[in-house]
Amino acid sequence: MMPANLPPDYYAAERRYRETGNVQEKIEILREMLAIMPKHKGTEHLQGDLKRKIAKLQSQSQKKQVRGSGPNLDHIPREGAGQVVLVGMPNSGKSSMLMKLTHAHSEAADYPFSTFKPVPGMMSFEDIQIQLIDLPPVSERYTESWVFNIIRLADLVLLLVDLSTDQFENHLSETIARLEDHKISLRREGENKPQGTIAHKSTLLVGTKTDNPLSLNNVENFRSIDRVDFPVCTFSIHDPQKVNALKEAIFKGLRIIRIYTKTPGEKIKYDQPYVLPLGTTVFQGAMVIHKELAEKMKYARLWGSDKYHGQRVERDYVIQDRDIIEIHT
Ligand SMILES: Nc1nc2c(ncn2[C@@H]2O[C@H](COP(=O)(O)OP(=O)(O)OP(=O)(O)O)[C@@H](O)[C@H]2O)c(=O)[nH]1
Ligand SMILES: [Mg+2]
Repeated sequence: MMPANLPPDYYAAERRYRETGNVQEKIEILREMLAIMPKHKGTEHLQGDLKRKIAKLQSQSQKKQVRGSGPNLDHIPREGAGQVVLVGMPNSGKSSMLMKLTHAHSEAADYPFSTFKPVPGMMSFEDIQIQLIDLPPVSERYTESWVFNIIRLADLVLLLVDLSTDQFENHLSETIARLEDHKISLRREGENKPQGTIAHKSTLLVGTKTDNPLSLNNVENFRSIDRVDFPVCTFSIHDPQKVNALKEAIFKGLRIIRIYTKTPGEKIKYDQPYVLPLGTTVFQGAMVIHKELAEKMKYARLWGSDKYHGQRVERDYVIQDRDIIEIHT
């Protein structure tokens, strides 16, 4: 069955598509055809066909890269204070989120499967940098195993669901189920301990596209969602307040603290902080800063967290975010 009224450009592109043997070029041309095609009921079928072809070619070219001398997709070198992966169904808004929170560029588009390789970017949060990684969608079709490997290594999972669709609850279950198939179990923050072969991943659930009028009715239901055990927040790339709130939530989700150091008799210097896990004691912190000094340490003085203005604390004191410590031997 031939859909009516396809413009001449479309057929020209289709010819080029048949003639080229280059996979990347084929993908580009299919995208072009998709863009040229008038969007109505008569072309729905064909649109679907093109999208499937694009996804298939992308997964093929991915396989080639993995086997060939291309970059190692199984592992993204860690940078900054933590590694956070963006996980969700096709079209859930992962690439748009990456671009909003970092300076990285990742293709975002209104058709599914637009991302086919991992794209890392650095997000500034106050005085530290946090690494975000955009990933191809997790879905029943075409999710390559390296995607799950990257998720397994991350410190925090941002699980995205598109609130502009009434299917968001199904999408949520679907994504969680796919991850479980690959032995990844999403948990509350701070529960990254592996149990046997199952990787437990601290998770923050994010409902996206709240600015879309279609999201209106779903936001309320989403907030009161009680099937999941992890923290929940909402997001829109067009809402600066939500952008900031998400950054804050990511920082909290990583369960890290920043500490600064001070030398006796000198002024406080807000240099680059040391980033340590939540729950670190003064002694453990000192070991990271200066091992020999730590071993000789008798006590520390502390500034910060309102209560402290140079008071003496013992080695087992638990450091708070933004504390300034001065080691005394
Ligand atoms: N209104 C609105 N649209 C959004 C928002 N975030 C993403 N979109 C749109 O949703 C579509 C999909 O966004 P992407 O960022 O490409 O989604 P993705 O999850 O990376 O998709 P895949 O790579 O295919 O898995 C695009 O048309 C975006 O412009 C948002 O906050 N508000
Ligand atoms: Mg994407």
